[in-house]
Amino acid sequence: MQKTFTILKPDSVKAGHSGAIITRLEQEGFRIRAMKMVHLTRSQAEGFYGVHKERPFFGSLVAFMTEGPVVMMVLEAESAIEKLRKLMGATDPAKADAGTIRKQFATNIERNAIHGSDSPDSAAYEISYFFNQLEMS
Ligand code: 3AN
Repeated sequence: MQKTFTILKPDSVKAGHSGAIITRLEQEGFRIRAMKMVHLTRSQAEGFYGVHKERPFFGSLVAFMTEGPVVMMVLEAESAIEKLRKLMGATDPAKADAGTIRKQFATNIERNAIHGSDSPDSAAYEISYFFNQLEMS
């Protein structure tokens, strides 16, 4: 079993899609090991997306991620990291496969509904960035 980290982004929460996305994640076999709703501060979002700080879209991404609350979760499944990335679909929803979460719920390459860790190292970092041991079942 492997753990991964996901964020249902402000566009999903605002549109009332968090329930549908959580249901989909459970239907696909992910177990929720931790979950909370948070309105990220600017410094939390900047720290989380630190790897992108030189990219031209960084300021806009931080503004988007702090515009409203998000739902963050630790998910567990076999090959959870790859499984979630497949289920999410491509970063740009215009390029996402049919049946993926981003195809169904994302608006554009920035407002793209969901985040999922892209490697074991980033999953470990992201889980510990937002959750402590007491918050995990
Ligand atoms: P993914 O979320 O698929 O792992 P990353 O890690 O390349 O994609 O990008 C992190 C976030 O930055 C994306 N989820 C998206 O919100 C935003 N982003 C990525 N590329 C662009 C872009 N070209 N223009 C605007 N926002 C972008």
